[in-house]
Amino acid sequence: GLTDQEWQKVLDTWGKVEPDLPAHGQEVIIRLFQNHPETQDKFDKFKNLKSVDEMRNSEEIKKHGTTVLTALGKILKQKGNHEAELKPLAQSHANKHKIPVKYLEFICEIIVGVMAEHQAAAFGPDSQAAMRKALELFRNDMASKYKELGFQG
Ligand code: HKL
Ligand code: NA
Repeated sequence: GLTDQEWQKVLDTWGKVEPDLPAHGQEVIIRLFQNHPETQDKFDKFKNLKSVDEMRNSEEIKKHGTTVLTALGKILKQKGNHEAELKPLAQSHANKHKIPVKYLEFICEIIVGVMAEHQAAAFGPDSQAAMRKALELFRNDMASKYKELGFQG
């Protein structure tokens, strides 16, 4: 787990992201699709978007990115006691969307990268390390749930 200090850093930085969630969310989804095109195929509604310009102009991408980061923020605020939030998310991502753990790794790495660019001042090495730890905990707990559900993600 994380220390109180580490959670403090995670939530302080997240507080800087929150006022601008749509911009961060849009960037995360676009970068995910650009760097890992196979992830785009998981979305019927985004499959047809070909260029970065099309992605930037898509209100749906912005909306989805905002929803994803909002969900992630709710989880981070549980400081590890996130069973109630994680369970339904693991169920839908395993059974319905069929999202491998590898893709969760991709998005977590991209979230850190986007935060580092947009929030450089608030996101020093200690905060980055703490955020990585929090996202690793999230991923590990998702992976455990996947296993319980029999999803070989
Ligand atoms: N999704 C998340 C979070 C993540 C940071 C990791 C998260 C938080 N999702 O049709 C839907 C699809 C969703 C959702 C609705 C879909 C396809 C999909 N998601 C794919 C992915 C991928 C693969 C590209 C990755 C890496 C990923 C990661 C949160 Fe994800 N997602 C949703 C959500 C929420 C906003 C919704 C599901 C709501 C839900 O499950 O309610 C029980
Ligand atoms: Na909780």
